[in-house]
Amino acid sequence: MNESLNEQQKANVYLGEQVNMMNESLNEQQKDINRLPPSDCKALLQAGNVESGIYYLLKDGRIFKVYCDMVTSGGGWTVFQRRCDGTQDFSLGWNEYRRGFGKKEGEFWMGLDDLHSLLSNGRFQLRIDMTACNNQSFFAEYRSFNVLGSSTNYQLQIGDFEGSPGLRNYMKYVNGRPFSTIDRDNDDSSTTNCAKRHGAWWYWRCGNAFLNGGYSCSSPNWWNGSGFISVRFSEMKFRPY
Ligand SMILES: [Ca+2]
Repeated sequence: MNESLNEQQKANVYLGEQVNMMNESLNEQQKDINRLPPSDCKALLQAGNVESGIYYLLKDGRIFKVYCDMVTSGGGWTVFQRRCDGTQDFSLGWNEYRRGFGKKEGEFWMGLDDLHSLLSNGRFQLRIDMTACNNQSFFAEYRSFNVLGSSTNYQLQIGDFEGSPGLRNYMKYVNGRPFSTIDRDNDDSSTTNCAKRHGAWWYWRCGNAFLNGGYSCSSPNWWNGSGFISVRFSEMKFRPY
């Protein structure tokens, strides 16, 4: 009788150990699930990542290396364009603008395919930060933002505008327009390719706001009503709302 009880106790201890091991294994797995990267910088910020820098996002089974701005206007922005020192050539063709180029820590363009993927299945807002050559800073925000897929030539969709005093909403004219590059004229001007004049951008006519043109304090970037602002710094970014 005693022997059989001992055997039973041993078996119970063994089972208990098995259950503990299974729980530990499940806990580890749960931690791994929690470690999976989120699909945008705002979720990373909400998870306690308060420093701007390089992060990895996961969306639709793909990993994206991105730069997150965790500071500006509440943070949580995924940056898709930056000009800051003129070291990266932005006078590039359709395939480069589709795939993306440059270094995420410095000057870069994310690439229209990745931008379209990260903007799919959600509601996003657009923010553009600029510092003019006279050191004045401006911002433009659009309440909604989307870039459609390659079959539309990456048509831009933007909503209501809010910006720095004096900065006019000149991107409204390119709402619904496809993207153009030096080697792909999708603009509405029959006499010229606006991208050759002002850089790769969404164009209707050649317009009043464009941030991928020549990097120089004599290059126009944004018309402010009395003259063009030339910028020495620009960042374009989005976050969900
Ligand atoms: Ca044209």
